[in-house]
Amino acid sequence: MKFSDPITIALSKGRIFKQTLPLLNHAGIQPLDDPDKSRKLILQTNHSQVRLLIIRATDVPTYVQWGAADIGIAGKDVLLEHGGEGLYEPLDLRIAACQLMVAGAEGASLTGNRLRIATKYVDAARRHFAAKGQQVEIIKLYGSMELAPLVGLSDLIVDLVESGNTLKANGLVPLEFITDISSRLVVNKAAWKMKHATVTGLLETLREAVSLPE
Ligand code: PRT
Ligand code: MG
Repeated sequence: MKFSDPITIALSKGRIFKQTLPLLNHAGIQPLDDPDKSRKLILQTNHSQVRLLIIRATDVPTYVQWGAADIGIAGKDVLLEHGGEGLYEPLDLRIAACQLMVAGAEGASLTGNRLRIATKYVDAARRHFAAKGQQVEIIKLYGSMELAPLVGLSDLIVDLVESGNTLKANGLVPLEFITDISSRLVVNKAAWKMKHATVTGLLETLREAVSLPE
């Protein structure tokens, strides 16, 4: 496709970058560097008008909200915590899929009002238990949540589960499903207006790529 406006796309390296590549390729966009090999934070592409920002997954909505990037690719987990101000979320890219789950030791109790929940997903966890009428104590962590119940920091955790291997390796099991997670295309609200043809053109091309049979 042709790009009549400059477009900056923010995304994280790792699984999101890898799974986004075929989608970008469908739109004729090829990065000129591999973020796993290069330390560059701005990747040029084969289109002089299109560049990629390689940033932490949790920072993607912030860059897009403030217009430092026109478009971003972010996990629904990240968007749930960010709140989505200043962003449109027009497309589920169906990549980097997993589930947000409550997990703990086998047989651990899910009821009661004094439960301590360790998680990176403070808002989503609080909403989940509030919807069940439970007031819980949330302990914010930034990673390795699986450790918390093993050392008595918390009764349960709320974390992303894909294969379940990480839980299993730590003697934990998924106990309760919260929501399905996948990555979403997000668009800065001003860019949506000012670069409308380019943004919607890219959106429709990506929508087509998402719905192609594998
Ligand atoms: O890793 P880093 O600290 O840099 O940042 P990040 O973890 O936010 O980024 P990244 O690239 O790991 O994840 C980006 C996005 O991928 C997340 O925001 C999710 O939307 C999505 N995603 C999909 C996942 C997983 N699957 C996933 N399995 N993100 C993390 N995990 C972790 C999970 O937290 C747990 O530690 O993998 C472990 C569980 O995996 P299984 O297969 O053992 O169940
Ligand atoms: Mg990670």
